[in-house]
Amino acid sequence: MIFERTTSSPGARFISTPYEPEVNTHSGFNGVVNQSSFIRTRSGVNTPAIKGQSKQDDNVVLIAVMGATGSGKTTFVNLVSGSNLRVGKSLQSCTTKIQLSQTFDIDGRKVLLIDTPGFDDTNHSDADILNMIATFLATMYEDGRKLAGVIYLHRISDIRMGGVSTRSFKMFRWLCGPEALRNVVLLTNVWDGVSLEVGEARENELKSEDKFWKPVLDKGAQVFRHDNTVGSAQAIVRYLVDKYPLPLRIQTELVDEHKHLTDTAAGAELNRELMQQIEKHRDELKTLQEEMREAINARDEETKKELEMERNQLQAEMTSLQAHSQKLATEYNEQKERFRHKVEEYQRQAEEEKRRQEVAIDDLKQQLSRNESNSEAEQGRLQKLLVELQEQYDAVQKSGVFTSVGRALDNFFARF
Ligand SMILES: Nc1nc2c(ncn2[C@@H]2O[C@H](COP(=O)(O)OP(=O)(O)O)[C@@H](O)[C@H]2O)c(=O)[nH]1
Ligand SMILES: [Mg+2]
Repeated sequence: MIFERTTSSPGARFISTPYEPEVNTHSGFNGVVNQSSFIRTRSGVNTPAIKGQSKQDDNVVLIAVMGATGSGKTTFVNLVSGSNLRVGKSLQSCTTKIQLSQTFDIDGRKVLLIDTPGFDDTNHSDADILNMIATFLATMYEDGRKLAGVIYLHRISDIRMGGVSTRSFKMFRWLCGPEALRNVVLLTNVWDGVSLEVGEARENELKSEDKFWKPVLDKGAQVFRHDNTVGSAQAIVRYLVDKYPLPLRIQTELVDEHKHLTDTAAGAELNRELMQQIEKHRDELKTLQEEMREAINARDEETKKELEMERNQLQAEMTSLQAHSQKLATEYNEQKERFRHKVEEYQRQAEEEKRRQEVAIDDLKQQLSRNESNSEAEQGRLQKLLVELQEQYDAVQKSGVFTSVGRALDNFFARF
């Protein structure tokens, strides 16, 4: 049995029939085929494609997976793609980097999932996370690669939309914007952590309240349930693979409109929050200084010391908040350029490796065709070697440019 949304009902429910994917026929343009040239003419983006990229991977359907830390993003990605990305064991976040799944097939389509870090990371500021996600998404979009969809995960077992969930959802909305919501799945999981009755009551609340998911559903997002089986994960991906790919708001803002990160909806919102916190700290500091004056007048050494400690802590927090705001303002452009170069560097290496492998395969084939000079045992050995080489070659080619993008992500964000 799989959990899916049926078209006849506004709710998500358990159904056991195979799901019919929505077929998209916008302008006769089907899915992501040849989207590179499409986007350049449509959006006027003239940034060159990542050098050396093989056109073969233009067919890859890209789907991003977002949500709070611990919501099950990596588990979902691994389950449906057969990848082996690291899953969090504790509340400490684990996927602080963007990670790419291996490509996998759904109904003959080659799919790749993008596992993203949550904005509630224990070790990294929101500014860092936003910089990273923006860098990646803008680089992909410049290269003509749009997302067929976004899966936003939410644990239905959580008592309510707490601070972390609310904030995470808010950041997701700022990044996504209204247009791409048609390609969004709001996915509830961990149904085994709650009774069906309670889970459904929560789900209804999420769907019907303006402060939760209703505005997003009104703009075309869909709610699905995931029961942690491969079947249910595949059904969700199947729903998205034929979607007409759309850029996220942050992508059009950064690439088409050439906005600075701080001027994008997500960047501006984050900066506004940082400024608000700084302002709040400033007020607290004023009150503290007042109290300190009183303590000094009253020669109350103990209180004065306590207040001093509090003040130092507040000042340190303010400095850190200011640094985050500064990072938003300064880091993105340079980081994106460096990231692009890294991808290109790995892409060049991959092309060289590809050529080496092709030469080796050709050599072997020639040796085999001159079989009169070889013994039967030698022929068998060469044949086996040829199969191995061909397999290696095919495996690398399958992911195409994404092997290089994945390497760049792993190495570029190594400090994360
Ligand atoms: N019961 C249950 N646990 C899950 C499910 N998905 C993930 N988990 C668990 O939730 C924890 C966090 O998962 P992870 O995939 O690392 O979350 P991420 O931070 O969003 O990538 C792990 O211990 C998973 O085993 C699910 O559908 N059901
Ligand atoms: Mg993770």
